[in-house]
Amino acid sequence: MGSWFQSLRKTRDRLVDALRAVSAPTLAAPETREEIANLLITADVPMRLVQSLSREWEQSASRRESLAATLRRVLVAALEPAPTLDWHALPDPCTILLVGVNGSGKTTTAAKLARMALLAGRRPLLGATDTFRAAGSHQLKLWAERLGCEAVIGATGGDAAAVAYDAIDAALARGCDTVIVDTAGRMHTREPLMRELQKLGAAMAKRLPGAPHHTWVVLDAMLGQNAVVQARQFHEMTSLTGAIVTKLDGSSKAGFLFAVRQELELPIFFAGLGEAMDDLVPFDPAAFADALVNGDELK
Ligand SMILES: Nc1nc2c(ncn2[C@@H]2O[C@H](COP(=O)(O)OP(=O)(O)OP(=O)(O)O)[C@@H](O)[C@H]2O)c(=O)[nH]1
Ligand SMILES: [Mg+2]
Repeated sequence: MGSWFQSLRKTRDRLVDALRAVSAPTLAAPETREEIANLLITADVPMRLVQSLSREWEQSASRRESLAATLRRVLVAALEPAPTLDWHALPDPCTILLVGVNGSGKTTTAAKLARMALLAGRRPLLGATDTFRAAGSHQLKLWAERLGCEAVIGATGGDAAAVAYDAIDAALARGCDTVIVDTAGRMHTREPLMRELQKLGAAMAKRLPGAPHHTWVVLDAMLGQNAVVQARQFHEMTSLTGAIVTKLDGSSKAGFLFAVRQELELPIFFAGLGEAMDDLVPFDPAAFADALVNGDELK
């Protein structure tokens, strides 16, 4: 399983020299603090958070807190509270809709979520509404076979909303308690495609009032700040209940997560730390902040 520490290597590498300076026993000069602030910004940490960090740093001497400890404290606080998803406490059936731009990791994440659900003793059903490309639904079908879970696979060229409806219908008929609906990737700027997502959600609600219980945007961490722009657009069109961040292991701009949490106020449920099945983990603000500031070394 990918670790937080390994996964955040690229983002941490941007910061590491500067962080050594703040962890030095002597108080860092204002220029050093400014340099760190600038580096945080290059890692896509939002300006507002960096400014509040600078204010906290000005006071840290009187608090007798090291600059590194202040940094860690501010970063953790900016991400908390993290949501928890208790698979045992979800409604029966629970329906989850995954949305996002092309290639963000939706299909892989749908499979990883199904695996988590299975491990928690639930009966998941995967719904493949990516009817644009035969390969899209085929990919999810293979995952369902490998995981040994139920699936409803839309025919190529079919109506995505109808497939979402059928997925819930099949789940109710087959005694499945967790419906995970994968969607085709779409550019957040293409309004007709975004409207299609609304249709898809409405079809789910028609079959099961209250569905979808969760609508999560799947964000590719390699995109940094651009992922925030995407999330905002998806939020406007689909009322997201949260986000999942994938590919943290390849990103050097993981600081964008702070904007997802603070500016969009979206809970971050899970993080993808690698391509393997077990590499989707509950988002952990303390582990994230520690991995970012090289916590073990700096403490
Ligand atoms: N390193 C890494 N790779 C990931 C992660 N999540 C997904 N991927 C990879 O990203 C690529 C795209 O994943 P998909 O799940 O097909 O993405 P998608 O959003 O379904 O793509 P479209 O359906 O084309 O929009 C695949 O090669 C995945 O293995 C992650 O957390 N870390
Ligand atoms: Mg896909």
